[in-house]
Amino acid sequence: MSEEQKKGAYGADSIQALEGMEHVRMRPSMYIGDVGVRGLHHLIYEVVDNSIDEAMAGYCDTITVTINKDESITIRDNGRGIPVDMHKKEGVSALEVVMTKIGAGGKFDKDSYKVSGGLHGVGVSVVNALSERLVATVYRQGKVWEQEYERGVALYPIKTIGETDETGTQVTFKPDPQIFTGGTIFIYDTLASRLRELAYLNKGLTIKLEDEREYEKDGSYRGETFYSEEGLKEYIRFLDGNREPIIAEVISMEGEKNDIPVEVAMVYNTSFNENLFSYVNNINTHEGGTHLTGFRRGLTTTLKKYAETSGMLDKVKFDIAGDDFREGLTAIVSVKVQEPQFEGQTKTKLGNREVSAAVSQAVSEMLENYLEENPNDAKTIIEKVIIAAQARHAARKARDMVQRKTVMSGGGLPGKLSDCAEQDPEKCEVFLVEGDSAGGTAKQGRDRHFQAILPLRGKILNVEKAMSHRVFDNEEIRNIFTALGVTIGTEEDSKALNLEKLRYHKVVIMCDADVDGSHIATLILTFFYRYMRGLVEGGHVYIATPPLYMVKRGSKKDYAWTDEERDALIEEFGKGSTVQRYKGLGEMNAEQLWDTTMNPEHRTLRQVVIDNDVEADRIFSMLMGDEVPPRKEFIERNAKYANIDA
Ligand code: 0RA
Repeated sequence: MSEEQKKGAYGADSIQALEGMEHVRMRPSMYIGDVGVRGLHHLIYEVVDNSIDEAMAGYCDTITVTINKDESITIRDNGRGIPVDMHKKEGVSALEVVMTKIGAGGKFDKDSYKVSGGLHGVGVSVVNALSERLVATVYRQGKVWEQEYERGVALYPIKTIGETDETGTQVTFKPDPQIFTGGTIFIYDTLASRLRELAYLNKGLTIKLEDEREYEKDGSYRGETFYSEEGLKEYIRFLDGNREPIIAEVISMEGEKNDIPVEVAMVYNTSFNENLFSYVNNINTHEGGTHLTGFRRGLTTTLKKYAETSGMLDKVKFDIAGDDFREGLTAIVSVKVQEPQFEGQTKTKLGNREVSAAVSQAVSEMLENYLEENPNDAKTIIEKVIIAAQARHAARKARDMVQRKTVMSGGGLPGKLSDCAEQDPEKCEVFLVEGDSAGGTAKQGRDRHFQAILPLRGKILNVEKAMSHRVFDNEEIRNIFTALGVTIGTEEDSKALNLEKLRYHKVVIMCDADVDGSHIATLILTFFYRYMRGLVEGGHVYIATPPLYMVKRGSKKDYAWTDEERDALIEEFGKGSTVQRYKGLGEMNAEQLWDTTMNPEHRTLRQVVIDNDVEADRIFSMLMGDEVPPRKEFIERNAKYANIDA
């Protein structure tokens, strides 16, 4: 069909629609955040969110997501089906309006179609615009309706293709490789953790994931079904499964305050970490906001009041701060807000003022009841709070020492740091290197103009098991803090991070490519995750990938990162080629280390991103915690290096 015919067939309004679609394709990041792996997966969440809205309205109880063999995605729900009748104003079917008009989403039928929306709340039309092909199939009014699109443009008016006694909506789309520069391959685990999260956040809803690219041993497709009977209460058990609770049950409540639906679940464990997760309309709010402020306030006032009236604080001579009430606390707060205002750097901070009081009241009521009915648990919690306050006073002394050091010795950089010449942090990189010997090689091999080296001695402290004053006491950790130039702790928040003085915008963890090396990398990552989360969230943390092999023949040499690459090189170089297996960074000379791992022109740095906060927390607590069997299972399932030391 020519452009002229298209205009003729669809009229002036659809030309406007076309312009909207063009805008999405020209500026995709404005609509889905980015065009990398994250944005790609966001397409699925956008469609799923629409089905979840239908479920929240009470019309749908099952959603199925299928990764098809050709990397297209099918999302099916058993809701009412997108309306198919003629849209009076637009002159085309309602389905076509929803699929091709940017921002039409649910707006045209606000009462029956509550918009919770994805992170960007942009609607399926954006997914359509960014797909090389999309097929919408609607089961409604006894018929099966269908319309197909190419890069957001309808290929024909809606038509019926059969009869049915079911209702629902099915969308199949294939992301456009012209748009997604990071590739169009979907990651099963990324989808699984988001869909699992959605199932916990929407109890009673069944969400299925099927991956037709992979078969199980019995010939069936790889897949999982996510369903939660108890919602957040179960989510807390899943999340805290690797920690030891100090109270008998997960405390939870669900209710509505001032027309705002609020759900809270919490537990105390033996750890020293605070793990608060919050959601607004199923979106994880990393940066918190008014709902979290409300939660903290409700928690602190209620516990404080209980502690005072019970007389447990009578002999306590030191002050108790807000932080102390949250040591060893794991909690999830989920609210649904009609018109959420998102603020903050990543637009994940809730701004609506009215939400704070709603959550605070809800939490107070829930906790008062619980403490009243469970005096033993109440005592255990307050005792833990008092110990936390005591430890905090000790920690403050240790922390003051770290900071005084920073200020005192004129910048006070650690002696082991080989700094770079460049002063602009944006251009600077620091390599955290395992061991002094590899540190020496890295120091010789680096470009001293912009690359700094900080050697770390052996295994750094496992912060997952240590109280914070021991963490600040640890020499390796203090070196990391002072080398990076960041400070930690303010009066209100002992772990608040100040990244303004960050001296390097790339912080690269460089460890051996073996089991020990990955253990050390995990220890460092755990430290960053627990004590410098903002560094990770800001995209500053990277992992270097040293090669496993060098293949040589005569003057020809090249490196391999996998067994397949090694075999390909042997094949290429022909008879007489020799293979050297690197057992660690120490076996490389400075030039080799530069060529393969440090030179920006050739190296591969893996940026560390947090896909899913809850999942990240669970994995760190498992990898670094006390329970051995789940850790063993995880490592066996994910081991890349398993064959190296065997
Ligand atoms: C507009 C109005 C109605 C339902 C929907 C949209 C709807 C959209 C999607 C997207 C994915 N699944 C969906 N299911 C339903 C209400 C229609 C009515 O009143 O029957």
